[in-house]
Amino acid sequence: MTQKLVTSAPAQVRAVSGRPETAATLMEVWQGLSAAVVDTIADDWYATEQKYSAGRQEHYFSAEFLMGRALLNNLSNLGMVDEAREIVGSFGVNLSDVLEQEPDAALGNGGLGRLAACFLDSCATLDLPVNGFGILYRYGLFKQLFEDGFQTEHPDPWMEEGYPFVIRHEEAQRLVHYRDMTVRAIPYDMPITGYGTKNVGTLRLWKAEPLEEFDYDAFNSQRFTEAIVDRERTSDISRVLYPNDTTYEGKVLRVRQQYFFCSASLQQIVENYVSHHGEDLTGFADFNAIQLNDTHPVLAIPELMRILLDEHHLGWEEAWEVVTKTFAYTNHTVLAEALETWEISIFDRLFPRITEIVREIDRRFRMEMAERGLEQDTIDYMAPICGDKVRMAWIACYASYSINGVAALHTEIIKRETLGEWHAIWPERFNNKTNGVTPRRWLRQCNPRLSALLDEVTGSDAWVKDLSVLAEHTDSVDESVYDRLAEIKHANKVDFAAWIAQREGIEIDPEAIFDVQIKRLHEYKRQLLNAIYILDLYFRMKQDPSLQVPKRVFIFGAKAAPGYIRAKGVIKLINAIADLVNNDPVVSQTIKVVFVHNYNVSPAEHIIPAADVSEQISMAGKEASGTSNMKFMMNGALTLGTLDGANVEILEAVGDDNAYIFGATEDELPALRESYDPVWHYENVPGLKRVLDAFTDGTLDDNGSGWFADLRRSLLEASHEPADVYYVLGDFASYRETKDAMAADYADARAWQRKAWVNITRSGRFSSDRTISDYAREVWKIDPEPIA
Ligand code: F55
Repeated sequence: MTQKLVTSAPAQVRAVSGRPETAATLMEVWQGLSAAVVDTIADDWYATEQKYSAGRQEHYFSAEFLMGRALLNNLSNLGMVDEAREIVGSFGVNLSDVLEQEPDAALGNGGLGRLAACFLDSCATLDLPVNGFGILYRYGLFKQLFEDGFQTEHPDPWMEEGYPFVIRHEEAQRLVHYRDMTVRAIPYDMPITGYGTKNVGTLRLWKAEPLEEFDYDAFNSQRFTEAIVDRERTSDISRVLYPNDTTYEGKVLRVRQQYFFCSASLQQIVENYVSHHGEDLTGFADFNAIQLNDTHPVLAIPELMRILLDEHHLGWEEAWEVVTKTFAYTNHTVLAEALETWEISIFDRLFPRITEIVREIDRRFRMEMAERGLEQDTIDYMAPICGDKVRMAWIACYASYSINGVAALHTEIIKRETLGEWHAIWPERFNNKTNGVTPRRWLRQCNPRLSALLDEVTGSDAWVKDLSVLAEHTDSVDESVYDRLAEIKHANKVDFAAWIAQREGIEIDPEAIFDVQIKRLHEYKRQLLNAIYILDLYFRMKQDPSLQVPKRVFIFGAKAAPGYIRAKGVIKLINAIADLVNNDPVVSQTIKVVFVHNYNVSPAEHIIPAADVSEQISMAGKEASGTSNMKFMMNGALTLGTLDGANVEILEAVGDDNAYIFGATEDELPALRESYDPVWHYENVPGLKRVLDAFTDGTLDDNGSGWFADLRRSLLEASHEPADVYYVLGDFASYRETKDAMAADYADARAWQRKAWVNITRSGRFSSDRTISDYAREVWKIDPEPIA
């Protein structure tokens, strides 16, 4: 296998560049080396597909897979990094420069999409018969630039220059029918390598193409432009990823996208079943489970009904029996505005047969519930169709044999509230699957220094496949390990400072505490709370120049949905605070603020290994799980957080002494909110008035947009919405106290290192290998199927 890369890589570089490998550009070397990697795994990939297609499989349906870069991931899983370094060295280039050529495959918005990517890595590593199904978006999540501190969005045509890690399979195309058009779905397969295994999984991404190159009639009858326009309407379907990470938009194109990949994937899965097990589809669920990543693929439910009823002639009861044994649904949010509902008129327009089936599901649901003796109000609330709206989450709950939340607290909340009525009827369907992240990308690859230490301390690289082994070393290490840990973090911070200087043009001091909040920008995540703290600290320092303040760099990375003005206001605010702080000759000696533009998977790989403090400060009860909290923990950053999402379980794993928890809890909030008066806090909590007034008194400049005044109003004035919905001012005092204390604690370097070590070694349960093993055993009922 290894010899293969040595011969394949130069040949591939020559083939893509048409030049001697020593004369190729860095991009051409990336292309050629990537193609060579695919070459080395082709036999195993094929063997894995053959093996999986014959037995029981799980299919992971997701509208998003936030894969990031592939080359280093594959080299590192295959144990070929050193060899690749040597090979490209012989061409006269550096491996790290080659790796930097690769665009991120940003086919996702945030945590939900990245979770899908981590899951695929774990499934491959565990030899589990799982494939991913999604959409090959031509444009990934927008590229973010800052202009005068304002976010601007730009297209991300990520594979325009060629992308060797997806293989087009012309022969496996399917047709997807809409009322107004029929399109070809062409699969593009991405190999998913695992760590230390020959198995190679598949992510199948569908691209929409016109049925015929041209409508020749139209073309020949002088309607050339119409013919082209019509052709483009088809390609529109897989053109762009919708950039909303919370509120869905009832856009026709989005429904088309959802149906497109569900239909194409199901056709393939059903055909595969028939080819192995014959025409009798009643046994379908014995060989297939489908996990729905949120409600985005829920159209797969009526679509499978359609295939079973219309194409395989099962009766309704028979078909429903199959469907309800096939689907499992993961919920990722408690925010009401995120639960997808579609106007039934859209369904009518796009796929009348699906509408019919949904109506029949609705009719039977109502009958079944009436028989159970449910009140009419309850039935109306839970029914798949309400007035002119179709409620995707309700269809998912009705048709799925498993319904899960993504952290213990989140699962309790959906059982009690979001999906409470469903839990009352079918408690046995509900289960928790606390999220995890892959230790390959999020530790092994992004933090080679810490990886080497873990190899040494544990005596092997076994931790990469079983992160829980680290727990044996929490206490039993000698002091030198803490020194090593400190050196490693420092070296990572030096690297990061160089990266930031180059990327953002800001000098930062590696001796400072690196305090990081990276995640999508949303009010419930409360980047605003962090910003208010920084501005307050600035004023405290201005007021008392002798104040002893630990040196700190506050680092942000966040994209706002393009239409989410208030979120964009927070970005502008943080950039304005950064200007104020970084340009103050005195204050900037002690604190700095850096907003990393275009935050994405690969920037995260630079940021996380260098972090000291992990900001996880959402209002309790709102963040379903969070996953960056886990990545930080693995890399030895300490959590500063609320008791929300998976923070609760992180705290449980590390103990009170090794995390910094503040703020109101989820069960306290309802009572607190009753009597909550943000204006009282503004007037009485030290610092708040000064900060909020600075939003509008000329201290900070919003370039006349009025956005800072809106932010201030959102916290203080209950006009058309209640003031400070996310309890920013309510939690401020507690946040400030805890964050100040944490920064002071950093001075005791040895104590800090001990806490960091506890975090690293107790992160085992946040490996996505653990999560996936739980899904495989409890939900999917599948076993490992190694090809060798
Ligand atoms: C994307 C599109 C739509 Cl229409 C709605 C939501 C999203 C999205 O990106 N959601 C998302 O990322 N949710 C997050 O999922 C993570 C994985 O489970 C959780 O950790 C996180 O708490 C949750 O917000």
